Order: sequence, then C-alpha cells, then structure tokens
Amino acid sequence: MKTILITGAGGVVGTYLRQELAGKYALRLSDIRRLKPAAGETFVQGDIANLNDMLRATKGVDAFVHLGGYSVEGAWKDILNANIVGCYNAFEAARRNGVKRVLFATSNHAVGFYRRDQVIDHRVYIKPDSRYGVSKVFGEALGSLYADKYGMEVFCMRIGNVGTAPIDKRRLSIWISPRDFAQLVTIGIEHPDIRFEIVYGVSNNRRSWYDNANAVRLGYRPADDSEAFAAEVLAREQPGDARAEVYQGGAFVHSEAIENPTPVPRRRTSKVKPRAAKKKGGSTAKLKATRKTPRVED
Ligand code: 15L
Repeated sequence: MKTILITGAGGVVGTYLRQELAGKYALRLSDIRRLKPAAGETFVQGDIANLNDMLRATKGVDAFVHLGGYSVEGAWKDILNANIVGCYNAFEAARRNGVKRVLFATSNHAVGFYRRDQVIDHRVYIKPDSRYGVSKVFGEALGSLYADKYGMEVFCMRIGNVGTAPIDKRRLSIWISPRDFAQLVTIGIEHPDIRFEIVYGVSNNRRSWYDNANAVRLGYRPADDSEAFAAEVLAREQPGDARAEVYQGGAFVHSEAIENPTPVPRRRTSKVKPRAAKKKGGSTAKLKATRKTPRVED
C-alpha cells in the first residue's frame, strides 16, 4: 500500500480527504496542530514554514498532497510564511527526500480575475484575484520549475470549494464534492504519466466556468453536479457587491481579508476528530465557520 503524506490534514479539505482515502492508502498526516491519527494513519506534527519539519514529514512517502498553507486572503506576512516560504519548503523537502509525485492544492483564485461570462481552461494566462491567489500562482510556478529542472511529477489542482453542498451562487460554479475531490487526488497519485499538469478541482457542475478537458483527458469523471442544489441556494442568495458579482473570484477581488467560508466537517465515523462541530445535535449544514482568523495549514 502506498504511503501518502497530507499536509494541512486538520483543515476542511484535509478532513474530507482523510475520510475518502481511508483504507486505500497509508496516510501520513501533518499539521501545525496536534491531530489524533485514526487506524491506518500516522501523524507528524510540523510547521510548513520550517524546512526541517517538512524534511521529517516527507521522509519515505510515495506521494505528497500539499494542502497546508493559508487558505484565504489575509495579511501579507501570513501569506508569505505559509504559502511562499511554506510552499518552497514543501517542494524542496520532497525533492531532497526523493519524493517525485507532488499534488499541489492551488485554487480558483489563481485565475479569479476572469469574468463570470468567460469559460477558461488550464492554459489561460494567470489572473490572481488576491495576495492569496498570487501565492497559489507561485506554487504552480514552483511546481513547474521542479518538474522541468528536477524531474518531479507535479499535479496542480485549482480547487473550487470543497463541501457536501455548494454554499452560495458563486460556489454553484466552483463546487466540488468530497468524493469527486478524492477521485481527482487518486488520479494525481496513480496516473502513470504526469510531468506537470494543471486541472480544475470542480465537480461536473452545469454552471461551471471551467473547461476541465485536461482533467477529463487524465481520466477524471466527476459524479456530482451542483445543479441539484441550485434552487435552494438561489432562493436564499442575497445581492452581493457589484464588483464581486462580475468576477469568478467573488469577494476575493476587493477584500483585504476573508474568513474561511467552509466549516471543518463533522466526523463521519469515529475515526476522524472534528474541530468546529461544537453545537449539540447540529448538522454540518447548520454549522457556521467558528474561526475568526484563518489558520496556517488549512
Ligand atoms: C479557496 O481557495 C479557499 O481555500 C476556500 O476556503 C474557499 O474560499 C474557496 O477558495 C472559494 O473560492 O470558495
């Protein structure tokens, strides 16, 4: 069984991924905060801004899913440490430890300044909508360098918004279900012919802004479509900022700081420990993001 490192394993996306990949891989989790590994998991606590921590985490793994970092728009020093220094450490530690296959969690915000009336593919010129988006472009560029210069195999997923349901109108176009995300990650781990690829991490949404032909070429067959939630989502939608409505990145195009809109999922089994699920008897859909300041390694 392959051993897969997941950084930022305690965040929203990491928690879903652990649930979806359980039993398929030996999972090595890493996070800045302590996590309790379940059966089939091991844990290495570490800060991605520290190269030595990343060298410990990447030792002996077959592939590396780099989710760790600052997950929304925020202060430059936070983005710099987590997403620029942290991303460099991730690729460099993988290289030094001979880990060829790296899956990088980039974001729709690398291209968030494209308009909503445009359909874009993986070859378009980058148009980041925030400092956060710029940091994701940096990670893509670094991945390209490490692929060309050091022969690494780099799979960049421009993730939309991962969750069990889309949370608003914008997310109807960029939503990805946990099982579709796991399918994409599995392609990134298993596909025999990856050098450097960019794909969109979105489900098969009718309202998508992406031509995800590159993911389809590599075998991606997403099972879910946000349209099933559209009536409910649109009925509760409030009019937003006019500028944000024009661009794919939404509020990221004008805000200086953004809260993570997605709560960490409640555990599905007793194996994964939840963080945000504080309300007694509350469902995932009812939970609000309890965190005021987004953390490093989300
Ligand atoms: C992202 O890149 C963030 O990591 C996530 O928290 C969401 O804000 C998402 O984009 C989004 O655009 O909804």
